[in-house]
Amino acid sequence: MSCAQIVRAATDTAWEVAGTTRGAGILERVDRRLRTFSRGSTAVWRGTAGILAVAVALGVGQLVAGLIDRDSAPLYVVADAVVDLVPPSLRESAISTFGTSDKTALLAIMGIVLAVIAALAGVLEAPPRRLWGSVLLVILGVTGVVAAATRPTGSVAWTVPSFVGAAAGLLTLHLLITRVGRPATPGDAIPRVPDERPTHPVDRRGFLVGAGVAGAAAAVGGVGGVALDHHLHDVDRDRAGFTLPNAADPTDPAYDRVPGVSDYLTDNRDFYRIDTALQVPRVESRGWSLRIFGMVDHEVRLDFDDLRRMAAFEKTVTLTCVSNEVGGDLIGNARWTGYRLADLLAMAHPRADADMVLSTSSDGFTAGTPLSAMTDDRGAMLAVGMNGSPLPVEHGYPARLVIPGLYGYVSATKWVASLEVTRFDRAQAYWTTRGWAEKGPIKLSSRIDVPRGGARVRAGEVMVGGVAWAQGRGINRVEVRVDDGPWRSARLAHPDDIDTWRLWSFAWSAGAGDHTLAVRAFDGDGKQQSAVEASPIPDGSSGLHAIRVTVT
Ligand SMILES: Nc1nc2c(c(=O)[nH]1)N[C@H]1C(S)=C(S)[C@@H](COP(=O)(O)O)O[C@H]1N2
Ligand SMILES: [Mo]
Repeated sequence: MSCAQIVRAATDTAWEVAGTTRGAGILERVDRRLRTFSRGSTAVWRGTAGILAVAVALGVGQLVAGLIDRDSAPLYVVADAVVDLVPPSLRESAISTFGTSDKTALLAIMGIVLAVIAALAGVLEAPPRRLWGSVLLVILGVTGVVAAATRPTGSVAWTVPSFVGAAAGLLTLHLLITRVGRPATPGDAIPRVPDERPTHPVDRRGFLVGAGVAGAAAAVGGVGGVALDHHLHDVDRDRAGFTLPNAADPTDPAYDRVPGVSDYLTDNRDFYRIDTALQVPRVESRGWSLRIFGMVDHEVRLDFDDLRRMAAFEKTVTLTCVSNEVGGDLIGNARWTGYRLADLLAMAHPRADADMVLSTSSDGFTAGTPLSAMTDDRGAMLAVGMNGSPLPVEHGYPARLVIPGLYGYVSATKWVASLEVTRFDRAQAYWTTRGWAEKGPIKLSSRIDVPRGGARVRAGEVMVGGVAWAQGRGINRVEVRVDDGPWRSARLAHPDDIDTWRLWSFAWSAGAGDHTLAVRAFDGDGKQQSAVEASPIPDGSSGLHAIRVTVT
């Protein structure tokens, strides 16, 4: 079912319900309530009480989560469950709308929905008889508890933050609501407003004091929980003390630069980042270990003391995301330092009938890689260094996989925790259960970096340049075409490494007018880049990158 169909079905149902007598009754009541509010009622006070109650619930939940695991905080367990539950079509449209800020967008949308529910809870709460607000808060609490209990990486303890948070929220709601126009009991001497239920007047002072305390509790809980977690898991300190293994070549070789074109090595700060993590996992090197198990003769568990006794090596590899559109920037090249996966797997002795390795991260992401890609001589590695530094936290500190030639979703597990030797007919990985291909070899492709699409350039010699890649085979030719002209060879820069992208440039004698520039590449086997346009799903985009420029 597509997103639009779901919305249409929901609206249709809403109209049908509204058409029935019960529905009409509900609408009438909603209408009456709304009119009551507009007569200077206590709705604003009540709404505020509801919002503060939920804020306290989240703050207290965060604080408790600081002691257990920050991913057990109510907002995060629910967000994580939402990510798991949304239909793939909706997820796709969310990712295409928000791009890599999809996580921020999800949390923002959840925040808005929660604020509306919270305000409603306050408005509906009318003690002592109608506790609809409390019911809503209990529902929110149960949602948190269930979400926590069903997180694959969680434990029973993960339900505690939502439980305690919900209790604190209920208490807050009760304390604040009773300051706002409690309904009168018979015998109370309060003035009656015709047409309305008699209520006590608002205890403004009491409410404001209570609201101040609640706001402070929410803030202290939230900030305190984060601080507590940082104190208990100081990854930055751990990383600052992390020494890289002595790898083969610590010096940076010289590279050709092409003006306006991406640097051969992508700076760690500019390296694209793709992962499902709502919060970047923070794994310390002390306490980290890699478990190798499954279809093996001996199960192995390696920690950093074990690794440091092994030989390390260094290799420059261009990582590419399967979601990269033609001309996109979900690609980067880095010099990785680490240990040969072939050596690590050999210690466990994989069985002859195994053909896949399912790697799992500390946050439950999985990738399924052909066993052969990890054991052949391409240089698949357990990487601990990136461009001469320990891995940045968001790129997988303290250890991740880097496997030349394969898209990240089937190979590049960050914060890696285990390798299960298995078979493709037995195990499935995170993205393969969501419609992406089981195998993900990177497709031959090329991109124009300069000039930018839509740029205005001066007539005369214009430097056109970019990158081309065919990991595992290398690039042996790049051609550029202007409008409908012939394909002409570009100049290729060094280094010429089969597992990295290759920088290219082309001196174009540009004449005035609007022009289209297109690029295509040939790999080391002489194979030509496909011009057939394909979208990233299921196994990577294809097509030629073309841009329009105006020459003046
Ligand atoms: N733990 C974890 N590792 C992961 C992912 C993820 O979601 N979680 N995404 C993969 C994908 S799809 C890609 S393209 C690469 C991106 O690595 P980078 O963020 O270091 O560029 O990481 C891979 N490793
Ligand atoms: Mo990816």
